[in-house]
Amino acid sequence: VWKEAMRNLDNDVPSIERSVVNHVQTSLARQAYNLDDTGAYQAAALSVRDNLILNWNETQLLYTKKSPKRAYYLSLEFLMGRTLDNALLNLGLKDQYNESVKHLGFSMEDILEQERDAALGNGGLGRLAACYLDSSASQELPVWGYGLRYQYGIFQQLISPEGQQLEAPDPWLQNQNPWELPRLDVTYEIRFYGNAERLQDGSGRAAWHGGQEVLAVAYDVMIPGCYTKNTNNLRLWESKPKRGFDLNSFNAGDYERAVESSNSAAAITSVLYPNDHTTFGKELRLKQQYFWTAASLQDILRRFKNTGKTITDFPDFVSIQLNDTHPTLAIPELMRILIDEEEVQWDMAWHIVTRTFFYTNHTVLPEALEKWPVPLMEHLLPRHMQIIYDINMIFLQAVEKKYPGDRDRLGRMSLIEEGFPKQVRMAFLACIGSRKVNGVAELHSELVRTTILKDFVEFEGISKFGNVTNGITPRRWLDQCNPELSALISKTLKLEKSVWLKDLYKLKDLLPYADDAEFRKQWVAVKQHNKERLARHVKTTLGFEVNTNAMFDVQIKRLHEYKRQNLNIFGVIHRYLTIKNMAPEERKKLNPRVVFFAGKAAPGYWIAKLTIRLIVNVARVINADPDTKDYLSLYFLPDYSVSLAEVLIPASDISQHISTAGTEASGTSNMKFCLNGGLLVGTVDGANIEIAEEVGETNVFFFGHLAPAVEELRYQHVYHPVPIEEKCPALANVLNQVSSGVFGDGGVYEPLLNTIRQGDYYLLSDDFDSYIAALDMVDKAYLDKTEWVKKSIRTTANMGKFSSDRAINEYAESYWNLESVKVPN
Ligand code: 26M
Repeated sequence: VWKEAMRNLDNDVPSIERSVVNHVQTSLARQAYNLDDTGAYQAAALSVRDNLILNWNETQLLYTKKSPKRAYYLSLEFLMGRTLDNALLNLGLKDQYNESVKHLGFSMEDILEQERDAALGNGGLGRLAACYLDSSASQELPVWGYGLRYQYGIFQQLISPEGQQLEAPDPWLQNQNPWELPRLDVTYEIRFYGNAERLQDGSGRAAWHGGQEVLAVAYDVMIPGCYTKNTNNLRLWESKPKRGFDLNSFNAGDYERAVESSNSAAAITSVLYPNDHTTFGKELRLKQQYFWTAASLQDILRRFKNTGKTITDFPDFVSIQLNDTHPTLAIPELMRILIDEEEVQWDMAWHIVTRTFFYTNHTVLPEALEKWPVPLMEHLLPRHMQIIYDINMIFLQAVEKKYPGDRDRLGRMSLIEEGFPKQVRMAFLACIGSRKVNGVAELHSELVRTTILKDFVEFEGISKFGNVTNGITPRRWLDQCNPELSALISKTLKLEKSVWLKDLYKLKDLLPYADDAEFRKQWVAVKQHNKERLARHVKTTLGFEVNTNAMFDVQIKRLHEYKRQNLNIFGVIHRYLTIKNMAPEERKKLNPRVVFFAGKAAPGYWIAKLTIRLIVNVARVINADPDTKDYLSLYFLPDYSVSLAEVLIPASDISQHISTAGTEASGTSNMKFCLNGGLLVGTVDGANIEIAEEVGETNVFFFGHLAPAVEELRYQHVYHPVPIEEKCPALANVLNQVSSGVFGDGGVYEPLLNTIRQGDYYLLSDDFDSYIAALDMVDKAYLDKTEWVKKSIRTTANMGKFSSDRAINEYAESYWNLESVKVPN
């Protein structure tokens, strides 16, 4: 009876319609005849979810049965965006569902728009984690993600009429979330504070007791692979009080006190920290980190133990990838469990730990390297602080042995930075506790080896320090966001997308079509269609009428001085002033250009917010100037998100990736633009370099100083400053115009302008002239439309390397030693 009943769902159109209607009537308890788009979305999502659940079950059952080696991706951020369209694509059910909802009187496009983004991340690091989950499942690799189920994702960004960024909460769970399965029975206890006492029995063990105990509850998010039954898991933890509230206080009438501890437990997973490079030292953030790593490790260990294997085999069956230093506490936590609870000896425990973990570094900016005050650690995690001291002592003894008497070196390499207070250097702990350390693009990995971890490379040998260049999933970042281009590619290559979406090097076969005029015409038509889609979006959300005959020039990313949105806006002002000074006939020869910005600033990052303000006010002036508005316009699109990126990226002619050389570890949106046939304006930095290697330097617009020059230039700025009027008159002129109030109260911008006049740490004055020259090259190149389209086609055709499938396979093969486990169809 069971066997007969346990079958796959029927996914013909009539069955899908029945399933959707059934969910309307039962799961939603609504009437089918007055259903709105939101209801239709929810019912369709629940119907699709049924498929995911069956595949998820089958996959997990098979993994349990085969007990293969598994890998776990620990990330505090998963920037997933929307799920419905991705699930439909990966399940191969897009056409069937399109037809079904149409038949039921709805449009799929409208239904998809009903879904809120799952925005549990800040930017590149979180979106990378999401792409890697998609690729792991698609490559049929037994990989789980572990993260936190924040009640509030990245804040919603509003822009005031003055151009000020305002933040509003993102209550993304307000409507029920069909993509998660609460596992209220999967819970673990997590301790904070209290006391740690070393046992006096020579075992090296300690007892940690007292303090606060909270519960971690699992929520599972299904991650379908593309055109495979394999469906992996993303497990997100929610905190809740171990016991409800304190009945004694409650009965005594002290209600506030009664709920106090329960509130503080729930607070742990309440909100994502909205910083993308700085601000450490906040106790709640450290609590999040420990809560999450401790719950994940308990879960991983329980699963491992269920296989019946012995603990010394742990690294042969478990690899754990640390996404930046945020989960570094997993290292002392696994030591604690092995020593205090499993009664493993120190040396064996360290051996197990250092074969289990792998650490990915995502930045070399000194202010972004995570450090935690020792007093805070001691207070919150007393046993872990002991273990870190022990790790450090043993480590420094080994360093001393190799470099006798080199006290400087010991100071440089110590896990504990001297100062008031002393601080724990998380990157060093992650490094010595891991089997491999990698950066995220070739240049970045080289900088990791030669700057922040130089001493460690010398001490441990270079073979531990590698590179895995980032990638992006072509499912979301080509097929879903640009269906017309995807269809054109399939038609031209005479290949089903199920083939080339999983083997992106196949795009190479587009190369000959660059010389095919008919193909070029279709390529241009797709780009035009995408520009019009973006224009409609801008019209409905902002009310502006965008000129779709213009070149679309896009910079979308977190606001940060190192990313140099300032350079872009100063470039726009320069262009505006230039056009303003032209004779009307001269102007008519210009390519009209529309410049788009989008991105959030960390709420406490004052200079970044001032940049937004400048952009908004420059836009107000430029867009209203009758002399120039036909040739140059500028928009700051509020509330940048994954979904907004999906509209912007396919519409771009050029995009800007203009960080000071050596500062952007990789960048991943650069890959997304190029995959969609947009050309890149950028510095010789991060993955820009590898993109240029693949697509050819003639197809990118590089400018600016190179990474090795940066240190010397900064030195010059400090010790031999040249007035900006002398060094870069064009930039000086722009700054003066801003100062003088052409774009509203000039005084407001002085602090921003002063970052360039004084110190100019990110070298705008060194790169401005070559930046303007690069943009002039872009204009020249755009005049030859045929040549431009060829560049666009060749760019897309050469982007195969940047599939996250390639990246995740590198992790699986070179680091995790992981094999795929295919769920039979
Ligand atoms: C720090 C302190 C408190 C709260 C949050 C943070 C924090 C959050 C995110 C720090 C760093 C965070 O991410 C850094 C990041 O996104 N790095 C980017 O990673 C991408 C993927 O590898 C790269 O492509 C980008 O170049 C890199 O900037």
